[in-house]
Amino acid sequence: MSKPVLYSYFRSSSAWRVRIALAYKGIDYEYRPVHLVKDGGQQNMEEYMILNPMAQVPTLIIDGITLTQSVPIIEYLDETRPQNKLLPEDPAQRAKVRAIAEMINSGIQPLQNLRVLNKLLILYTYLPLLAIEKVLQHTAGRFCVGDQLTLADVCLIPQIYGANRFKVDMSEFPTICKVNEELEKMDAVKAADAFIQPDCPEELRKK
Ligand SMILES: N[C@@H](CCC(=O)N[C@@H](CS)C(=O)NCC(=O)O)C(=O)O
Repeated sequence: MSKPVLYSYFRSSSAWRVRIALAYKGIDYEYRPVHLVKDGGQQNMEEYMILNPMAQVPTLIIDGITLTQSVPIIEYLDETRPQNKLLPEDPAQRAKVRAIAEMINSGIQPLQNLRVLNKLLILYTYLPLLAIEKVLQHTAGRFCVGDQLTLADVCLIPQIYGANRFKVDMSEFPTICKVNEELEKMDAVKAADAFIQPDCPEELRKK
């Protein structure tokens, strides 16, 4: 029988679970990385989606079969490789173990998934910025509304940092960018910069 193959991404929590189970059971395997961001996400490539129609990692090829979904994968490993059991024999204990696993598997992890985060980014960052851009096209002077600094500018500055942090393409918002350039010249804005504050970690600090 050939070596099992694990399709994985280093920081995928679901693939991580399977890596732990494989290691715990002493199962040697070939690691095939699937970069979830590069090339628009290698998990979305046709060749990979034949293996995993959900376009997610992990996928494990073992015993001549292709398995997806980390929890069923681990249960399969536990049933076929009984060394170092991960599910207790006792049904009550087993139910408790499964309940905790499920709290993580369906209660937390799906919300941290890349595709969900990307959608939230569109919903909560991109679309509002688009709306603000349209408003500013009518209201902006040097700043958001006319030529005086206002509450609107005070709120805008940290949000632009947030958008940049999440790599939103700001070139789509030329008015916001123009206002931002003006804002960055203001002493009050410079003094409030996150990266010069006393609690900013040294490695992120503006020199
Ligand atoms: N329920 C699945 C979840 C798998 C999953 O969400 N994988 C994430 C990485 S942790 C993924 O491949 N995301 C790719 C994407 O969102 O495009 C499992 O346990 O295997």
